[in-house]
Amino acid sequence: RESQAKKFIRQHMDPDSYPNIGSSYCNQMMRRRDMTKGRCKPVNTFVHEPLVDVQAVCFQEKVTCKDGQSDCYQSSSSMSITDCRLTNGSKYPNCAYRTSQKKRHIIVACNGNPYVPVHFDGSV
Ligand code: UM3
Repeated sequence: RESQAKKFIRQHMDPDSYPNIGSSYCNQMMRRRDMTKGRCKPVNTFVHEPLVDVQAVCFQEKVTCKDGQSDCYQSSSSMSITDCRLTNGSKYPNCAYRTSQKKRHIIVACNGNPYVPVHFDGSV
């Protein structure tokens, strides 16, 4: 079965598309990365930075995760990201997303050995 680390990469890493991101980016990528199977995943962020730079966030500033319990880490640099948000009228299996490009500090949860990102908590 897919590891948590591989799942993070599938769901959240896209180092190569930037800056060529159009309005249909999320509609295509959410489907291509298998987040529209069984249901439309409501919110998902793609990070357009090298994997090593995103993995390094696990050793940057420790912050509290949204769940209030686990340890999360906030990137010291702002990163190029794209937020995908399901549109209001969208009905499965036709998952329609709004694509928003941003430069933000990302917050990830890390786990395992090697200690790598396993969950995207948000951006600030
Ligand atoms: N999520 C993002 N970006 C945000 C906020 C939430 O991708 O700015 C995703 C991450 C979680 C999911 O999935 O929403 C529920 O919080 P994940 O744990 O598989 O990364």
